[in-house]
Amino acid sequence: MSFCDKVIYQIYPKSFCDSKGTGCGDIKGVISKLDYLQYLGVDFVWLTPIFCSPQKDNGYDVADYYNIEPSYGTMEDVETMIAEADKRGIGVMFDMVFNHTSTSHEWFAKAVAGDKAYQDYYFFRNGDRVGKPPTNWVSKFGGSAWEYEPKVGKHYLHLFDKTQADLNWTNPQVRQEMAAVVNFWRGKGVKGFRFDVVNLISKGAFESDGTDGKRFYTDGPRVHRHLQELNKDSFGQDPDCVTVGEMSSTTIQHCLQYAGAGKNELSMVFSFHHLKVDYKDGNKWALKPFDFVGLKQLLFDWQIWMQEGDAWNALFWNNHDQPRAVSRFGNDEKYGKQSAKMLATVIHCLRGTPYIYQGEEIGMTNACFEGIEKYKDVESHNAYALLKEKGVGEKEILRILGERSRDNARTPMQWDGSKNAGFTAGTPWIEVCKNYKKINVKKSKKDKDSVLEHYRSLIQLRKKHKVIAEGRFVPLLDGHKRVLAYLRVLGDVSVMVVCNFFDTVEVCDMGVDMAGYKVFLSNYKKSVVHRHMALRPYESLVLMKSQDIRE
Ligand code: TEU
Repeated sequence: MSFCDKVIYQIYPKSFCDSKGTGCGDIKGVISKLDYLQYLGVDFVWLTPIFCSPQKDNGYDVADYYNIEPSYGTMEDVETMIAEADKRGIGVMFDMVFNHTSTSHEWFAKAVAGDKAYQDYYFFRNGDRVGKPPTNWVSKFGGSAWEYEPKVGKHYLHLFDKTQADLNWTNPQVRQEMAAVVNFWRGKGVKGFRFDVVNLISKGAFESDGTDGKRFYTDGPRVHRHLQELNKDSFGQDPDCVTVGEMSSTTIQHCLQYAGAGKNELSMVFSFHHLKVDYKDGNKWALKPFDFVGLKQLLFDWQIWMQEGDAWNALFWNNHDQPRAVSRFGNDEKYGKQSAKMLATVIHCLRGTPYIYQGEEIGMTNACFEGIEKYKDVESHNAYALLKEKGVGEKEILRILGERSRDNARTPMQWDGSKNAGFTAGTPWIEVCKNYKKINVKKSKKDKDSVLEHYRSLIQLRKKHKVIAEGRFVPLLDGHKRVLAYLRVLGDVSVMVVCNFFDTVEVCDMGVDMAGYKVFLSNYKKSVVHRHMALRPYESLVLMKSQDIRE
């Protein structure tokens, strides 16, 4: 199966829709919104983890891969959700967190109780010297990546929170367990899988270096072998199963293998380099305005190299770990609508499979909480403590979190203008963003000019026009410092996409013959097609040229 004309919608169930008034979203809530997702036009929904979990990292700390976290509902609810989604032509994708388990998982409990076989499911190691961790590796959530476990008398590895212990994939038992989990959910009718930080599963040498140790476990020595095996033993048995790997600090070279046609690993990959262009000196917690030229270069490099290598990209600006793109790369005040539509246009016309993160399709913005008590995310709290330790003032820390915290993406979905944005009848687990009366689904549905309508048009464009699904990517205006433009070409049809990333009028010489190009989609009224264009603030144009243009 080819995924080139498909669009995937990501649901963060905790913040999507609460059917019971508990303040947390649930599966029944998701079921109640399937008509909306069908109206939007998406093909798959990916749900972030709903398995039993102590929720230290909102479900990315799995305690039981075979059962549903009771606050989300029951196995029966999940079966209903899959069946109801299927009736609407929507496949359900699950999120497999296989790099680590929660320390509340029974495997970890058995390991701590002294069972050697289960100790080998994880990485228990002796300290370097008394009281010192085995290596200097740094956890992605701050601090050492090792935690001393007194009952075992050793340290265990956790690349994320200390309640997320890394699994030992060199142990064949572990690999069999993982394949069995995938097969169990395939049996329930799950049509696709996202694999969390899957390029970190193969650890190299346990050595220290002058940095944070990333190079020893990122795209590690046996990672491709492990993925090929998992593919063969589980999802690869069904050619229609969609898989996407989340790749942390990866390289294009590795992704050609992870997501290459005929490589028997995964259907596609998420990479994150384009979402670090506003990190000062590579540090997420240091602010700088985004580097547009760098962003464009990265997007184009990945397009070209993946195309040349016959590999497939997942396309995205947003997810549950990223601040809202409209607040980050657009302008969520004066040009909220225009810039949200422009960003959508960039992604949805590229070569790859577009992902929409809940709320993005209505132009939801960052939360901008005023106090640390409003933040719920473990990473944000760790960052707060580390910045405090470094002597950064409270106001500055809150400014940084306001721009960078993952909670910016985790505020409740804004369904309507009623109390709590129609998300819950109770008290939401995390505060609703203040602009919900202005930005919500109900209002967007009534407005022909809404961001939502623009997303619907983009999704349809991909389905109707093969050139967007399958065409060749050709970069345009390479040297332009404010405008991003490209062509997609298939046979005699070509689509030109031109996007202004700034709040100023930008002039560009397209450098190609514009005869025959017609406007297919724009975020302004009365767009003019000309070789020398003056693009209005955040203006985006999709132009198409063909012998035979059909709307
Ligand atoms: O994310 C992996 C990941 O790399 C991010 O957490 C990233 O390190 C972080 O946002 C840095 O700012 C995945 C999940 O998407 C995330 O929600 C989990 O917390 C993480 O894995 C651990 O399972």
